[in-house]
Amino acid sequence: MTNNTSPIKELEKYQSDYEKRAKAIEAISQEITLIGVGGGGVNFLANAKQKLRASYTFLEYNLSQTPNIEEMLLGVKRLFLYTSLGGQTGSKITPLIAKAAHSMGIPTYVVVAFPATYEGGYRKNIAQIALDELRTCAIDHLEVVYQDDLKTFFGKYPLRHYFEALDDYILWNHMNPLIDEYIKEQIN
Ligand SMILES: Nc1nc2c(ncn2[C@@H]2O[C@H](COP(=O)(O)OP(=O)(O)OP(=O)(O)O)[C@@H](O)[C@H]2O)c(=O)[nH]1
Ligand SMILES: [Mg+2]
Repeated sequence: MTNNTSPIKELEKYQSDYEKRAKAIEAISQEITLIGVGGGGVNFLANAKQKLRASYTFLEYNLSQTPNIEEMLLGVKRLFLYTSLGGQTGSKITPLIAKAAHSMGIPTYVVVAFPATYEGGYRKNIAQIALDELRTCAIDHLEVVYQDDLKTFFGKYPLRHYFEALDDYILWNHMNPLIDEYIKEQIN
């Protein structure tokens, strides 16, 4: 046959490109670690774990499970961190993890939620100090979700459902797009 762009050949090429791409995505996915820090962070992570690719590694840091940070990061290749700022644990520990990751040469992408005004000035203040600290941590990317901005989305929910909705909102509008974007950059 003289025509080497036959539909069958084209299909084969398409399939093999597609397979290569899928394999590359899978290889990077296996090197991605998500860490949730503090109470809100752990709730976020539990939800993410149910809904994102199983090939990611999911780790948590909370009061009842406080691993040594450097040990926790051993072997981590690409890090995505989440915390809800405003409490003690996430606000204190997240900058420490980001700093340790930077000193270990791990690319680090961070999403944080900032507390809502109704939670009070005390929490906001803790959150702001932590956020300022995070901005000094040489993070590759920092994304802040202001809960005050979400009132019109789901501010009328009862609190428990509000946080479920928040976890989903942050997952699908912030964390997952950030990871997808990162993967795309890596395979292109
Ligand atoms: N994404 C998410 N955020 C939450 C949830 N519950 C509470 N939050 C937010 O998380 C902020 C910080 O609270 P915690 O996560 O309990 O704080 P912590 O880091 O565990 O610190 P301590 O409880 O003081 O040890 C709160 O001000 C809320 O805005 C949740 O289920 N999911
Ligand atoms: Mg807590």
